[in-house]
Amino acid sequence: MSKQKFIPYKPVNIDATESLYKSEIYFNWLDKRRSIREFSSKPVSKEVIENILKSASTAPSGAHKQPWSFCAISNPEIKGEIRKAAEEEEYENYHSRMSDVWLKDLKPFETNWEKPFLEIAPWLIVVFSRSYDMDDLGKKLNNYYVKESVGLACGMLLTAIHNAGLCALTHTPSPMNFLSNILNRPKNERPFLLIPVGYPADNCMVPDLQRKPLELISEWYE
Ligand code: IYR
Repeated sequence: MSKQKFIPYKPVNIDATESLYKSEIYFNWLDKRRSIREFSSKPVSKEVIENILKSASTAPSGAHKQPWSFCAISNPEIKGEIRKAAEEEEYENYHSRMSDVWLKDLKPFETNWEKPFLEIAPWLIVVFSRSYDMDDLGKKLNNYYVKESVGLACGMLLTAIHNAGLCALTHTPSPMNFLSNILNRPKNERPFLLIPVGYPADNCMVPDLQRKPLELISEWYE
């Protein structure tokens, strides 16, 4: 068994005052992130998307297996195919598969089965989780904590998108197998999230949501 090499960790040295300042600035900036459903077709360069994907792939993962693949799609025909397939599933969801309670919970968001943003946004990023990997001889290699790892990578992806001045929507048309077929993905990969990325449309509106205050999301044991 090969032995992992260790190297010195190079800390980002900041003092307590700067730490407090930076943590507050960061929260205020991150709090501005919103999911949007109205995108502009204004192009976004491939280089920006490359940096965003590299940022997402800095996420921690079980045994550092990095069990994710990101498909970045700007091709209009493929976006069209994805929109058509997503809308077919969503039509069924909204008309028969979703419960009345679910539909009621979604009412404030004014969503429906139509997904024009899948063609309008300049990029679609489809995140796949890899339940296992394959070596050169086709032997299965284990991955661990796959959902946790890919969830973390997606969180970092969304932050990187926000940092680049762009917006996203974490979209989960269900079921999502059509993405594996359209993108011709290998059988060890499962679609995890479909994320349109771009600039917001002029006059883009978002629901007036409030985030839970700290008291409701934390318990302290000091
Ligand atoms: N996937 C559907 C429905 C939907 C479900 C949830 I939970 C949302 O937060 C938003 C939408 C759609 O995208 O319309």
